[in-house]
Amino acid sequence: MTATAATTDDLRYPIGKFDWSAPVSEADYPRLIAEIAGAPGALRSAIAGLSRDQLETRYRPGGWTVKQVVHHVPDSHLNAYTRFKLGLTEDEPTIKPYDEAKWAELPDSQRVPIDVSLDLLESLHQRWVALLKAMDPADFNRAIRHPEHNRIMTLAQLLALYAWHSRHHVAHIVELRKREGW
Ligand code: NI
Repeated sequence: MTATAATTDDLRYPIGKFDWSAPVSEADYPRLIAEIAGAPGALRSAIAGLSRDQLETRYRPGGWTVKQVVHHVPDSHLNAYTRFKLGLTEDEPTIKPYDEAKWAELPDSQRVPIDVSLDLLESLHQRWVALLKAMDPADFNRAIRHPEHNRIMTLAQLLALYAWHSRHHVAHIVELRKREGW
């Protein structure tokens, strides 16, 4: 093993893990919203020109295939959008976690062409971004409760989390293509 060999964490977290301790301020909102707005296009560009076999390649040993990564992003962001809407309309609602690994194994993630998920993501982000842009700064201080560890998360933190999440999965595909020379 050389000093430059990629570790599992490098492959799994190509842009690093999300930093929950990093403060998110009002000045960050426009950039973070722009990242979410750009995510469907970034994901579409990341998979452009890949063959069927390449789409079935795991982005890391033991990880998801490129196809599963693409289907996972709308799985996750449908939940994210719902969490924002719950947070905006209820007082610190407890949100429902989901088993992302099991969702990625369900038949739709195996059988549906990825274009369907890319279109879904595009439509979803149009509504989500419209909602985010209409939010007052005070709305971003509203919070949801995650039942795991009974953790309170502000909508500002969720905004930062899902901007990171978008870049995180695009990087899985971009880094795989770099390593494979695709
Ligand atoms: Ni994810």
